[in-house]
Amino acid sequence: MKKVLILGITGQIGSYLAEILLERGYEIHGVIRRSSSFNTGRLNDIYDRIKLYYGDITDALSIDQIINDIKPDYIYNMAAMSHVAVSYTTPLYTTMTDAVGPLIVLEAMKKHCPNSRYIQASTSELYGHVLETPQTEKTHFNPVSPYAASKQYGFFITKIYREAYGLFACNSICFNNESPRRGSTFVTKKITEGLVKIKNNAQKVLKLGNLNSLRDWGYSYEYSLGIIKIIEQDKPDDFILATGENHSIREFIEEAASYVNMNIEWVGEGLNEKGIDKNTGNIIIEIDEKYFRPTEVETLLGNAEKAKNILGWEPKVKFKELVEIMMTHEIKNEGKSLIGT
Ligand code: F7E
Repeated sequence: MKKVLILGITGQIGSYLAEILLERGYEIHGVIRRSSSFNTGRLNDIYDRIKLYYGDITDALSIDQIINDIKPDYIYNMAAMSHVAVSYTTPLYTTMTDAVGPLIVLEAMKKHCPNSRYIQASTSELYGHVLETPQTEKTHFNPVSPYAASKQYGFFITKIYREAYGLFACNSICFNNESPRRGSTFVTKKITEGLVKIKNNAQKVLKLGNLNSLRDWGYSYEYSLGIIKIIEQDKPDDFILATGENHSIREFIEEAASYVNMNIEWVGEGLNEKGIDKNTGNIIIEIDEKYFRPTEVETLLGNAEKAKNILGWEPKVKFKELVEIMMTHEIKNEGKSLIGT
């Protein structure tokens, strides 16, 4: 039985990977961080069939020990401080997790199991203030947040270990990917949960930041399938996973609102802008300065032709289907499916 080690197994993609790979007959090992609050909610359905170890990607001793003990065939590094806004207030922690972390894992793999395969969760945030649209694997990076700067190191150290030491090390450059398992502080989940709670009179308004940025949103489950394809192909390489469609936060709100019989009208400008439900006259969206970022990535749009041509990966779920999946889930759970951040 082939052994898989997933770092970041408690997260959105990590938990999908664990489920899919378990189903396919792999032996699943995962690293979890010690926390005083419960952090394995996304693994409830498979908890008894996987092996979890306490560790931390910033703790070289624990990672080295775990990799030496397991000697996995595949290492999926999905562990990160993944919140872009939070990275401005925790830049050193972000660097330790998102830049030094991959280095620690790659070093341990080089030392204990150089024939393993490694995949690094890279990100569309690398493109930052984009230098061309749509973005391809050849587009130059232009990161604008501590998160993206750290992920840039993670990207290149992976490529460097591939080229310098011949390791099977790849990058999945994932554009925004969402699902009912998304943490509640990311914008799609915040909107879907918030609108359902407002509809159920459990919340009055939803406070958000910049509504104008454009994101290429796909379905996290399908991106997990793409990540597996990248690590299982013959030759280590870097691939973009994206839908090739982008939409604004404002459009996401309007589309999601239609599932709870709300019809949004936008009035006012800037910090005074409000979203009013025309059906009730209630203000349901307000702008709060605290959700703006010091530097914003205004637009992202991915071209995933390389993944389509080489891996045969193509996402079926685009913007509308994604909103439908998330809203259907939220309505069923009354907006209470809080599974952490
Ligand atoms: O923000 C705007 C915000 O936090 C999306 C991570 O998975 O994808 C994610 O990064 C947009 C931004 O995701 C709020 O300013 C407005 O323009 O959902 P988000 P992100 O920053 O794009 C990439 C690919 C990653 O790699 C990251 O790890 O929405 N926005 N109002 C807001 N965002 C949040 N979070 N909260 C708001 O209230």
